[in-house]
Amino acid sequence: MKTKIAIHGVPMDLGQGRRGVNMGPSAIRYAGMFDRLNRLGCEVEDFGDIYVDTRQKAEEDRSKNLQEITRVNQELAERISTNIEKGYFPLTIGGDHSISIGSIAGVSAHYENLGLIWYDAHGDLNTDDTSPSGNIHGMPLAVALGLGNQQLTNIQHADRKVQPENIVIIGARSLDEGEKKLIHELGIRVYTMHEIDHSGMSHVIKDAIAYLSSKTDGIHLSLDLDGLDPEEAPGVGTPVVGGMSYRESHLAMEMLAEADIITSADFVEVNPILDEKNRTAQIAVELMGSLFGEKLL
Ligand code: 5AB
Ligand code: MN
Ligand code: MN
Ligand code: MN
Repeated sequence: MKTKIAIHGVPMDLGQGRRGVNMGPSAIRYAGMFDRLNRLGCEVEDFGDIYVDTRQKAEEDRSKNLQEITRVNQELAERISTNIEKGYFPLTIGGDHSISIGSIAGVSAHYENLGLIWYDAHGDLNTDDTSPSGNIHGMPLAVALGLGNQQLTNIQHADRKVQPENIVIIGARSLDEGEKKLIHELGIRVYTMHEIDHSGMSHVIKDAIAYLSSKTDGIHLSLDLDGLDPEEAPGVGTPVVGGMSYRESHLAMEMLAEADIITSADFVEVNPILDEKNRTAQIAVELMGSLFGEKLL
């Protein structure tokens, strides 16, 4: 795993309906991210937060706050693309999941065959047409596939950023009808909670690594904290019961670290207003530790 890490905070809350997730980047920093990664021997550079204009305006688009979300993601994509040219591992902290549109756009041009691990309770595969909410945090995986609003799919370059056969979704337990249809049509590999209950996290991650590593030349991890069970990680805006445990999530990160295949990552959807004593931000930082090679002994 690369040890020169570039951190970008994106205090974005325009992609969903609950205020407070814009404070996620501060909460994650406050939980000790920098020191934790630094102590592991990583060279960490914090590039600060990207400005998000939260002034309220009349809604004009089907996807809520489309204009500002597009602008912020363009900026994030450019920053991340520059980071990669300079040999950094880009690590983006959010903020709602709409910011993965920019992080994936930023890394995609640097790989011939980018892989993507989507660790989430949800599929985030909605488009303008299928979204039940109009919230863009439910759309970033569709956008990465070149589907949905063109303003979003055109960020950096117009084509698909990731091929469907290079994607795995882990932890899904709340998929909308349109998302299920797309998963079947495109043949996206999904490890639902059923597979995790049935075969165990160890088997699931081994299988995901085997599936992705031979055909990809870089893998982006997009970790939505609502992938974890809300009993353990309550500070998220769209909790879904019955999620992955704290231990399972650590195991997943440790196995990814051991396989040494992750080349960029996002940790998103931490909402400190909904959290208890910053627990969810703390978990995010601990999982980052495991992803970058921290061991218990
Ligand atoms: B998250 C829902 N599918 O599109 C929608 O938290 C929820 O980034 C999306 O995974 C949840 O509004 C988006 C109902
Ligand atoms: Mn989610
Ligand atoms: Mn998500
Ligand atoms: Mn969420």
